Amino acid sequence: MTGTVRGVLAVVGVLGAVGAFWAVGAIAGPAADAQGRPPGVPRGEVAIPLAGESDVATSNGPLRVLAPHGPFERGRAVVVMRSQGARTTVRLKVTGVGRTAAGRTFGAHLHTGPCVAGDGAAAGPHYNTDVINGRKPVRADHEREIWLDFTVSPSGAANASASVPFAPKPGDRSIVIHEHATDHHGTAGARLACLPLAWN
Ligand SMILES: [Cu+2]
Repeated sequence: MTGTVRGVLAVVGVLGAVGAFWAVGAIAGPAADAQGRPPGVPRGEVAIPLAGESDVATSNGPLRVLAPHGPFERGRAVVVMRSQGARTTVRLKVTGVGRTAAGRTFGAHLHTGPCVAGDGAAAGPHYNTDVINGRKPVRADHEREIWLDFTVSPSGAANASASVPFAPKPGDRSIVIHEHATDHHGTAGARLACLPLAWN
């Protein structure tokens, strides 16, 4: 993934430090210098690497239209996907949605393929960790796929987030917005718009 950072926790204040890239505890003594100090950590203080790394993939820009005359023709979106160990959280923010869509809920998912304007099929199927890893039976649910359904506010904005117990493999992928909320089979109707999300 792009933007790899190594998370660091201090010996003290561990609970409060989660989420900070660098956190420093004031621990004096020989133990401090026995640890490798990351950049910015003063001498005499200690930082201990978290288990695993935090990998971040982001995308920000205009939505690409897959079906004409929909409410997303002037839409924009930001997506941030962060994996730490086997856990991944994804946040999606959509703005500029047409007023006719206020109050409606749209399905949105991570798909395996690229986001190509006018070509919904190019995005391929949902990213499903069972399929990618050859596990059977394949199940389609919010633990095996990244579902980001959102409801549009009166101002034409929406937010969604998802947390899944796997780290998606890199690729030239996309977030696809569909015409309906996702049902329990994972289907959500026609593909209306997409945002590219590529990382390696
Ligand atoms: Cu989808």
